[in-house]
Amino acid sequence: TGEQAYLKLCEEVLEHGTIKGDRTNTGTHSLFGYQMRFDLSEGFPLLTTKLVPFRLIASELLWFIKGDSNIRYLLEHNNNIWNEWAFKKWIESEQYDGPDMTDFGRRSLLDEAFNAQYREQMDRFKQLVLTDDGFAKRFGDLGSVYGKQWRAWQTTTNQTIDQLNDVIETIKVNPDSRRLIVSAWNPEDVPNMALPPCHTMFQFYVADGKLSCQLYQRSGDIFLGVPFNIASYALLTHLIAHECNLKVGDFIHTLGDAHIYSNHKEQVLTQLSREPKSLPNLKLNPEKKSVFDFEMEDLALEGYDPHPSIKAPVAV
Ligand code: DHF
Ligand code: TMP
Repeated sequence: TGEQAYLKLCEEVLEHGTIKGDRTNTGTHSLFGYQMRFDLSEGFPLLTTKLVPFRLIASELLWFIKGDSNIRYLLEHNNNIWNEWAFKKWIESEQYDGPDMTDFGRRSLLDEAFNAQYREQMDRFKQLVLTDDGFAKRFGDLGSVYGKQWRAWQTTTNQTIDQLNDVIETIKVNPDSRRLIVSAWNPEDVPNMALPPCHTMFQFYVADGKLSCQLYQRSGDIFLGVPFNIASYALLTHLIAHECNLKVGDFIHTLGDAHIYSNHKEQVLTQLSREPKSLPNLKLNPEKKSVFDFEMEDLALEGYDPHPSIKAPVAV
């Protein structure tokens, strides 16, 4: 199954990856250029060798699909995966009045007293984003990240392009098109982003009544980010196939810098010692048709029985 392909990537990087420094000063084992293929008809590719929280993947994807880039929506869905990058903008701003939070990601791992302070500030930040509209507008927004580029790409003539809707409409009328592309990489906006998009662009392909999707991901955190990314694009492919009356084909995941952070190595070894189980199946509410109408309660996963979760710190 596709899970084998993921486990092979882990082995490959641990065995042959180059030890490489990185922006977060964590250190990685890395290789450049790797491809995995997941046949979506075999089951939904959510890893079973550790628990991967599907509801976080689903709420993040629905957030992208809405064109939202403010973490308030994620917080309302109890999803904390983007907090650090919004928080960083706040603590670096004039408006921040708490204790110094420079390099909070690394310091919170090393220093228990600092970690307590960090958690206090993070809780305060979350409350403000949830309850104060002005604050949320200013600091909850991650900038022109995925949702914005997918749904409202800004043109030089001051219009916006809805790339996601356009690609869906094109799949319906011209499924043979070789131009079924959505790009999140907008060079003009990259400096204004909390984190320049990791999943840079994706392309759809229709043959034999099946919809396939290939993602080019410029940078992949193999232990934390990549399992989310696989499931997220698999879910997107299911949603679009559902709207376009197609079956699902393959998800092809192409990685640029594929890396395992040095503080995830033990976790990866634990995961590699486990036996994959059978994949779950995705159930979509048949009453809903448009990709844009789906809500959390319209998505369900059946038969997911993974090995226990494995915790690891995220490099900020
Ligand atoms: N930075 C880095 N260094 N790696 C990433 O994977 C990453 N991903 C981002 C933003 N910045 C990033 C957005 N996606 C987690 C998963 C995906 C994600 C961010 C964080 C994560 O921490 N997953 C945990 C569970 C977290 C939870 O339960 O709240 C996991 O164990 O999978
Ligand atoms: P970078 O911008 O320096 O490449 O750092 C981004 C880090 O986040 C890198 O480790 C890749 C990881 N990442 C993913 O793997 N998947 C994601 O969806 C996101 C947003 C980030």
